Amino acid sequence: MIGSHRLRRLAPLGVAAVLALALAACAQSYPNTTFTPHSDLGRSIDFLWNRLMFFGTIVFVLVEGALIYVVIRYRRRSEDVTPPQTHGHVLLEITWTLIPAAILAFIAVPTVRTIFQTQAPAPANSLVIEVYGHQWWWEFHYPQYNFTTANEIYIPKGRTVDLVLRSKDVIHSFWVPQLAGKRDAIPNHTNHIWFTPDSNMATTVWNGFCTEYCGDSHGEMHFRVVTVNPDQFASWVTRQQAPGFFSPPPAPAAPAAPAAGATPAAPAAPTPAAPTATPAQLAAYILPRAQVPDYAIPHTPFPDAIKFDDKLQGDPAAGEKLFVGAGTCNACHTVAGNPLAVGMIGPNLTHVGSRIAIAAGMYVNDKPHLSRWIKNARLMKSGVLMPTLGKGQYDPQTKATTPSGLSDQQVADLVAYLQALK
Ligand code: HEC
Ligand SMILES: [Cu+2]
Repeated sequence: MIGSHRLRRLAPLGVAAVLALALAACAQSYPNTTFTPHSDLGRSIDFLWNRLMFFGTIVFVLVEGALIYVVIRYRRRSEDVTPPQTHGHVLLEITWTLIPAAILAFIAVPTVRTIFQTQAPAPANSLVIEVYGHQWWWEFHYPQYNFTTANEIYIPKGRTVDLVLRSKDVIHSFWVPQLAGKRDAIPNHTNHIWFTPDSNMATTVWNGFCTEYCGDSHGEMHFRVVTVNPDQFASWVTRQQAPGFFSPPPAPAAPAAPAAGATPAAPAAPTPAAPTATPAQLAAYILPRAQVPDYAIPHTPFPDAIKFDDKLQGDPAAGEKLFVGAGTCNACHTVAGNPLAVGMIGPNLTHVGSRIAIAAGMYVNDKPHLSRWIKNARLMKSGVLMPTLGKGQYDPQTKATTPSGLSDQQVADLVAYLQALK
């Protein structure tokens, strides 16, 4: 008696708790949710999930209900009475074998259908993007347009994109929760994942992740996917195909640039042919910073241990010289158009100035973070291949200080150069 009273008093509390939980789930928008898919593949996965949840819930309620009923109905009512004992019941046993078989059929048929659909080769006119996982960043090559970028891709809405997944070292996994499922990037093996981003969604940015543990900085191996209109995509491609060029000095704003400085010769560079940009390339589309949603902008603070005088002004031409000279950045990084900068170990930096983030989405791409990154990348991100390059900086991997590294002024010059590579 007392027990059932207590239960009755607790019931409203329980209902309130469940309601509060349900309401909390609606309170915010979740940028990395899988429950609001924006592609055909995302929706078919969502459909399977909903169906599994639906049948799973029915089974749960029936089984738990029967269990509770039996426990109460057939409980031992007094010490000296043994409840009736039953052994075997053919009809019951056949029934509870057939019901799960039927439920499994409802689950298995659409699951297998979806697996076959998504394992089939992508449609012929798809946009192909070759993806290479590296510890701890992403390389993206567009073979149909012949350019390479890193950690940030643009894809046109409404066109199927065929991602060709490979790895340069260990197993990684490619995942953009709002667009599609996960798929592994495996060394010496090629995987595909393809989907069509909805044509009616907004021009915006989605977060992508590595979801296969791959070492020290696995948790900082992000990328961004920008979904744009087909014309914006075509424009962005013209920029990506251009060599790494300086914006004309007095006109940093892209739309104003074509008239003012159509084909400026880049400032004296040590390279044979100083890269120049056509007006179309200078005016090419990049998602304006103001349109980048907050969830796609990293807020990781830089380590206080790396001191840098943020007021130092850099000279991009001097930075370019350092890039292929004293800094030896070119041993690892490519800047297309500069024949001395063809390194393949680190991310392609041809248009690094136009990217939202650096270090695979860990830090926002601005002067304070870039300069500290160049000074001491290993203190900024654990385990990276990029060496600690700032003079007198402590390298946490070699456990030694760098006696003859870059001065702060040289770092500022390099930053000015990288920021100019739009
Ligand atoms: C030994 C090879 C190596 C050298 C030398 C090197 N880097 Fe790097 N760099 C890397 C690697 C690897 C990464 C990717 C690290 C990560 O995000 O995990 C990187 C990342 C970067 C990034 C961030 C790019 C992005 O999109 O996330 C910038 C900027 C950069 N390096 C600039 C420089 C500059 C400037 C120099 C020369 C002063 C330089 N690097 C020298 C290997 C190198
Ligand atoms: Cu990983």
